[in-house]
Amino acid sequence: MKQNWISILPTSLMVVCPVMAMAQQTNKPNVVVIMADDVGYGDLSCNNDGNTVHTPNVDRLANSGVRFTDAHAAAATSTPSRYSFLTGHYCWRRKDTGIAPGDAGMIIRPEQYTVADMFRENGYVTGAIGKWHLGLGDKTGEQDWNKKITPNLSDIGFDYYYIMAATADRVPCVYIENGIVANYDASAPIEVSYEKPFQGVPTGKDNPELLYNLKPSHGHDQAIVNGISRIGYMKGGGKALWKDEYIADSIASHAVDFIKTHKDEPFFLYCATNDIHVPRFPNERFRGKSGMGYRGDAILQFDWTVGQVLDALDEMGLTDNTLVILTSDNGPVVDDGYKDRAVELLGEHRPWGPFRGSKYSNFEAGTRIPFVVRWPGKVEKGVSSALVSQIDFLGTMAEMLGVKLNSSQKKDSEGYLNSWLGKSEKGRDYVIEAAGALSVSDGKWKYITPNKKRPYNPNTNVETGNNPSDQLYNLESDIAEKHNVAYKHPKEVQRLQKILQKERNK
Ligand code: NG6
Ligand code: CA
Repeated sequence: MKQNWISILPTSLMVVCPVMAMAQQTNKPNVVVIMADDVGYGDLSCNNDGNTVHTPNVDRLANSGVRFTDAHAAAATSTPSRYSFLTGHYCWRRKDTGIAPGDAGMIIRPEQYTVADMFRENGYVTGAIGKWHLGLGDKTGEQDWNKKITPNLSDIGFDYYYIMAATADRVPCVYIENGIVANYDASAPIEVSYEKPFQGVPTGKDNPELLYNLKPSHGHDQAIVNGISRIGYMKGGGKALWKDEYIADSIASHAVDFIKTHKDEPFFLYCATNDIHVPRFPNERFRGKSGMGYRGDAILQFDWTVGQVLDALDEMGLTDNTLVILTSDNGPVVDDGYKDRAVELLGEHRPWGPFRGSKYSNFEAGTRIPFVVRWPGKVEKGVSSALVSQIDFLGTMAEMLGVKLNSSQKKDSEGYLNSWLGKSEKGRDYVIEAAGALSVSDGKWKYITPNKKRPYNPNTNVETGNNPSDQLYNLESDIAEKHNVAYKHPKEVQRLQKILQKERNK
């Protein structure tokens, strides 16, 4: 490789030469990730004809950036997907990256390298705001929520964080700001258990009359907070307890504050919305506005959050020097456990776009997610069909910063900067996705490994894509994965199996 002439100049020269410093600056844009929760490919108007849902702020981002049609998350649920996104390691290399309870210990351990570590080491201020779902503290179930919890996100690269420990449907229902419960209420000490209820504290199962905001359709019948029952038991919290109808406002305002506070230094912001995960209980401003009930209204609320972040960048004059990535952790689901009438009111809307399956599924909709990259002046605007994966976030940001990662740091993550900036239609040779099983796809052929798990979940109405036989789909001619052609193309099956084998042995 040719040596970049800038890199051989002494740094003292850069200090006295502002033009050169500027030139370097352009490789150090601010980076803002908007990580949606359970927003499907077809849930954004830029990804469909816009007749059923209208997301003008996302569209505004997409119109000035690159919108991808073949982008993938590493997994079809949140914890494993986000683990891979932030570390560049495939979640399936470890057994403990499944959907985490709210009292899980830190899944990314302090010694593991993260994309936040990389940004921090390279002079960025780093922040995480919103849904976390990757554990906190040392051991599962042993956190004292009334004290500072360690280890925490500052041990894996984040200078500032304001997070929900897990999801809105899991206790504890409080925000954690830099290790401490935000707005802590000493008169209501917090206790959390995923094993047994607290004596004298009502639960959704025993006290359904207390569920004045939302009732469960399946599961979610334990602790009651804000008239909604959840997963896990909880006691106390007092004024620190969140109100679901203000979660989006809280996340957006903290994200905007972070941007404004750090406008004069390079920053990396991981802004993970609670929308549109269950319980969907959007603010009054959005209720009834989509015509699709709370699920559709939560999409509008998500879009509003995007608008708040983009407006803050505009207002601070940061838009040109900020790379924004908008994506989702996994595919969509309609009934995910609450009676919010999402199924009844869906109408013609297709959250999964043209793909088969949904969240939790090995089929495409499980992991084929919305993906938009904007960096004004740096991206080739338009639509890209390059095969890209969130696993490459670390590697691609390293490439942008000119950082050389060692093989254990990046493990599965490679640099695809030209593809991510829309300059090359050539993406990855293949992507690997984890749901009930592992799949591998080269963009045309997709292979799903055989397994004996259930093919269908009647609660969520999800086709899981699990099957005891080999499955092979030709995505070019059969985007909806209707025809398993494994028996017709044994060579393709073997070729894809070999890729998986090679990756497993890495
Ligand atoms: C499931 C929950 C679902 C959701 C999911 C995780 C039940 C019945 N269902 O177990 O509601 O929370 O876990 O979603 O409890 S994720 O997007 O955070 O991965
Ligand atoms: Ca999710």
